[in-house]
Amino acid sequence: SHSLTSESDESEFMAYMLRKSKSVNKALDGAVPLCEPVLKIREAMRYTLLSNGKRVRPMLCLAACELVGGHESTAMSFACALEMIHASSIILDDLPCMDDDSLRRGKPTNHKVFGEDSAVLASVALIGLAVKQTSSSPDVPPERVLRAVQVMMRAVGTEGLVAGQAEDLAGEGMSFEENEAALEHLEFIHIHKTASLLEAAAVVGAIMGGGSDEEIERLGKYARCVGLMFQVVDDVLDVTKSSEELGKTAGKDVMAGKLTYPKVMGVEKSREYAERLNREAREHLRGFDSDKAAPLLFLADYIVNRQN
Ligand code: GRG
Repeated sequence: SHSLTSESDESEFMAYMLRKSKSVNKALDGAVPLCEPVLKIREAMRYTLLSNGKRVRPMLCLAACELVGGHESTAMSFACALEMIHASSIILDDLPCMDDDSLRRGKPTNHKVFGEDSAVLASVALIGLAVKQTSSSPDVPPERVLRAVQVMMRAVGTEGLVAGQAEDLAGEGMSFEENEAALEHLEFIHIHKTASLLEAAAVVGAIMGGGSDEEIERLGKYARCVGLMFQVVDDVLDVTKSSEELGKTAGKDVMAGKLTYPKVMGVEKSREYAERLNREAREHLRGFDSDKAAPLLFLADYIVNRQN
């Protein structure tokens, strides 16, 4: 009745996203009860975990699981675990020793509210909880759960988020003589900081749902394209938004220091690149039933067409 098909329109897709994020939010809320001991750390965990993110990683995980024939409940513990890892990375990313941000999702950052000490502890606790979560996966063979945990945790460490962040920090203030070297640096950062967790989300969902190795691989490739595309679109929006808002061509100055796709290849080529990644993402889904793949096809279009 309320499942998406290839005939669905954008409003039905938005309703689908809303339904998914509601069930994820409910599960997340239950996962971190506000109680003693360490009430303050739990508050800090909840502050970032339950603030208004788009829940893209859980949605990818659940949609991939359903696409290969699993149920939402089959992958819910991993959907929550992925959002916990995402929240953990955001808390760390905003710290003074990293990006030093005071605002996130329109609210003061975690360390601004709870202090740096509590923010770091909340971040570590969220990773611990993420892994713990995964053992509540009823009716799924333990081999599958183990394989999914391995994939998920690989996306956190030196093959994933940590690698991307380290490269990002190392590149600060660096200048690149060759556009090719700049592009390589930029792709490394985004593949590790963004695409790796999105890829893991789809792969973990497909593993839990009982997908074949080929299905798992296709979904991983799809999500990797979507992750990279997300960043290309983000960079383009940064330039176009800032020049619009300032009513002049000040976009470049606003972005001073930070390497972006428009800086390396220009706005037009960046837009083309995003379109190409969207086509590539869709191609990886071609072997699937088009009605069942509808949520993921919509998600790719939604990301490439978003305006802010
Ligand atoms: C050990 C977990 C851990 C991380 C260490 C700090 C760090 C390394 C990595 C930083 C990872 C990071 C913050 C990457 C940026 C990813 C990104 C695209 C964030 C924005 O994602 P959205 O748009 O955000 O999905 P919302 O707010 O919607 O959830």
